[in-house]
Amino acid sequence: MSTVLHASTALLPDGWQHDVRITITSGLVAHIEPGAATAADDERVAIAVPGLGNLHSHAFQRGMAGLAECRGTSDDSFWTWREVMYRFLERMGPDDLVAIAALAYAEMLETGFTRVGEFHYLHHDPAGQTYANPAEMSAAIATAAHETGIALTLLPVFYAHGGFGGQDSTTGQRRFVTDLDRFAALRDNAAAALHALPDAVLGLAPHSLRAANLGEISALNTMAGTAPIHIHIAEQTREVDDCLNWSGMRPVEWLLHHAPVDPRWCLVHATHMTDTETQSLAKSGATAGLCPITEANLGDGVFPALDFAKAGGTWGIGSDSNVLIDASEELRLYEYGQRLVHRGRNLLAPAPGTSTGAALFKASLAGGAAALGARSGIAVGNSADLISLDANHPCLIGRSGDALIDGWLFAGGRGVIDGVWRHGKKVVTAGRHHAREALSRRYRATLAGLLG
Ligand code: NGQ
Ligand code: ZN
Repeated sequence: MSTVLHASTALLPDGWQHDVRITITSGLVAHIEPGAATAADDERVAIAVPGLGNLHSHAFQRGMAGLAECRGTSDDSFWTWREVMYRFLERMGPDDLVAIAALAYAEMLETGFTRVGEFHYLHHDPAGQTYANPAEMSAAIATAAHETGIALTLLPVFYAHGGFGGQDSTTGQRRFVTDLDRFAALRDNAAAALHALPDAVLGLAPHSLRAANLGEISALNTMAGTAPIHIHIAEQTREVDDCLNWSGMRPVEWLLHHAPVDPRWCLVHATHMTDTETQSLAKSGATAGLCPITEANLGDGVFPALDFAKAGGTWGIGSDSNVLIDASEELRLYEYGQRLVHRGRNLLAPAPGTSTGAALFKASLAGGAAALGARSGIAVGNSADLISLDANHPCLIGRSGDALIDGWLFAGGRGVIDGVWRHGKKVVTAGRHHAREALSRRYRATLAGLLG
């Protein structure tokens, strides 16, 4: 059984085409024919573009979105936010995680993310005991992905220490901590939990240079084989200072020096880098994983996006804390950060006459796929993961080609998204995920329990 979408215009890997018939068989793009008439059973869409990868999510944090925006008694910072976050997850069980993650994933699909990289470290029960199935919470993430249809790259997180130099972990971290043997078992069980998903990818993630030491990072690098390896790095200036005090090197410098960083790797944040680090990271072929909304929310700093682009670096976007879920806002803020720093405009467009929106979209599409171990773009053999934009939205009227992407990312935002197909199945219509009502109901009950 095949379904066919007919797009008046579609963004294909080699550019915009008109009257494109996209035949989908078993969830995959089987055939693409530009310049084709519609057939009677075709589903007609106006503007089709590929779905994006969200390369960094902590789904459970969606449940505390907006709850850490009230000033505390000492100077608020990333580190005080982290204490609020640790408290929020004190009672969360597997069913709570399914409920919160599923609504977050439905929201991601509604804004154009068709794959999520879940950087998952909430492994153990509230007392810090391993569940009977050590991957119980990973299975909850897989269930949420299954319920919503989003593609999943699961990144079970290795977390062993509370700070640089093997410091003891704290009580707030008891649900995360493992050693290499327990982690290997957890990851094997997580692999089993992914079987029901059509195109899941299993990677892994040392949480940060604070939580994993050199020997552990080397072992994890081997354990990953060809799969994606993600790590948080150089997000806060205090983290850079602590790393310098501990090792005499800055975090990105330390990692590039000690680990075989290559295209399998995704360095999340990499906010604070010297020019040399920026150049070296770009050359390594690793992806820089940027989460502009969360980085702004947590007061991290601004990633040197312009210099990294000039150096030919690969990058993609993530929604991280999920304080607000919107692919267009992530990309817009990525460009706006550079405008505010450099006091210019259209800084990430590569050449005169080119669209900033299209440059942001295409770069993050490629980087997201690379970091998540998936393929991207509307192309034969790829999963049919696509978005249709509403041609009647005021911000798209009279636009064509790349100007449609500019209208979406800079002006209309998520309201421009009409339909979303994931693995060939329509999961969003008129901007709403098909299961949103039921997912919202369950989410409300869950939050009432957790916050009550
Ligand atoms: C996390 N989040 O693991 O959720 C982290 C905070 C930490 C971000 N870095 C905790 N945005 O880094 O220790
Ligand atoms: Zn993170």
